[in-house]
Amino acid sequence: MIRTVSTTPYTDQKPGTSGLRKKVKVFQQPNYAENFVQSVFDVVAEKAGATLVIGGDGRFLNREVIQVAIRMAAANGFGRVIVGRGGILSTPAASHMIRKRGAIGGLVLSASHNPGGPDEDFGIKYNIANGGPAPEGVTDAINARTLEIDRWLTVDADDIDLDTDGEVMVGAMPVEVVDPVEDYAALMETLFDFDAIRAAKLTMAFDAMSAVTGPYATEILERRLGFAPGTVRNGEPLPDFGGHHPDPNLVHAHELYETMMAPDAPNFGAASDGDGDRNLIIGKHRFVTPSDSLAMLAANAHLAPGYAGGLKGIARSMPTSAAADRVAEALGIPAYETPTGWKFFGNLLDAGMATICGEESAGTGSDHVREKDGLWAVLLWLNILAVRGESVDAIARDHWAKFGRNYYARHDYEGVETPRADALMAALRASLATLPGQQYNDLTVETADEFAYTDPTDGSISRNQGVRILFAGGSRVVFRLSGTGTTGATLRVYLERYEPVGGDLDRDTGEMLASIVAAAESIAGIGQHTGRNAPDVVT
Ligand code: VG1
Ligand code: CO
Repeated sequence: MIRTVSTTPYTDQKPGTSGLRKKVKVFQQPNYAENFVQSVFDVVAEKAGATLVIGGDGRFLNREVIQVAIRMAAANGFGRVIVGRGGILSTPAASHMIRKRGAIGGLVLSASHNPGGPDEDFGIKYNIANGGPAPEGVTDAINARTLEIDRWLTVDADDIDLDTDGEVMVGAMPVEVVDPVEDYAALMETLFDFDAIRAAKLTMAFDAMSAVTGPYATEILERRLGFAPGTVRNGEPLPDFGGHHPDPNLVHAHELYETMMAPDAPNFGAASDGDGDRNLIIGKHRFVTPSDSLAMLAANAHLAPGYAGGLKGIARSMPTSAAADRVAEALGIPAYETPTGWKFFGNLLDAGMATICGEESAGTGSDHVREKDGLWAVLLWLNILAVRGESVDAIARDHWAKFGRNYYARHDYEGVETPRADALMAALRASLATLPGQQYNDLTVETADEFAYTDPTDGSISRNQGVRILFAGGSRVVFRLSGTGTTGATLRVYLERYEPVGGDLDRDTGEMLASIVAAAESIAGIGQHTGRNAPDVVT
């Protein structure tokens, strides 16, 4: 029954910040997806008889790769596969499913915030038994395996019906097709006060960006919380996301932004990304940066039942603003600074060292799963709004008055020729020692280094995680290259300026960051290296 198919390695299957992401056409090469899936299975030591969760964000190729992966799982000796109906599982729902069902891990088929469709992106990510993204040790082992693979295993079986709940056999292995929303929605009901949210009679707009959160948001927001029909926009997951770029930022979710800035805006606006792990938060007439959202959620989390006992710690990725650190300090709990990517939070969450984590890229989450979770952040905000009875704008102003304000923006230069981006980073690294003490208008460089992280739970070290230039007074600029793109290189420039309590707390972000933008240009020579005089995306 088990068939061995011989193959040869591809040399470009190194997972990035969040799994393997490539153009669909790359995945359509013979054996390409199979090689990667088999490499994953080859490094999962105790797969015999174990349960594997499979689901994806519904993008082009999702169903095809799921059918292939199910047959391969059967051939590789897994005991059971659980798959979301329609091939759908948001990333946080997959994380919860792995934990709830005691699975050994899961395949999450998504390229997250990257566009989908025949000419766009696809991706495969492996999550481990704690429900979180495979840590670097595991992704390195998978990559090593992709470079020597010479066969993959499958069984001869028909495609299963992905659209009907229930159990079918594939070879000797049962496959269970389950409701992708039910368990996740039930988990949310344990964390948040749905009655209080319902009673607050708030109005909201949620943009699912034709991606995976549509069914989740419709069930939770409209059916269980009673928000008006139509609250969820673009609620049907489409293989090409309706041609949109499912990245919830001010550029790609500009319609939501316009709704929220209109005179008759609802109380609360939010959007999520391709696979449902990101969130964009916009209150009526008030955009909240993801870094601020993390800080405000942490400061108010005790108002929701799931966090009434307080937080153990707060973790943020290095490029995320230090706003959350000030909250941790006020709460008397530890603050952790990790490299970019959710895989670095898993150990802190498992060890009970952190309860809430976040990234500047619109990712926030907690120890309820081991992934960032877009709808979780939306529900925590709603719970806070319901309890405080104040607007997002009022809560933000109150927060800044107490903690000061970290003005923040990220400038992305996309599709830069890789050698040029590498040259920029190399020159920057070479100049680090000469930067301390240098003046750029009103800014003086205090320290300049390349971020390295030592995991406090297992001592593993991750180097080369971004160049950071810290100025006197708490302002800084961070440079790093994206690890999720599929075309050329994306340079990310993270800009932050701290304005203390009693300072200028109500100014325009662009104005407040202008001198740091100028310093970033002088320090890194962005124009000269990339040939660009402005970023493609400002968030
Ligand atoms: C980006 C973000 C990072 C996030 C990652 C995955 O990575 O910066 O914060 O964890 O995407 O998010 P990079 O290497 O491109 O900067 V998701 O929602 O695309 O899984
Ligand atoms: Co995502």
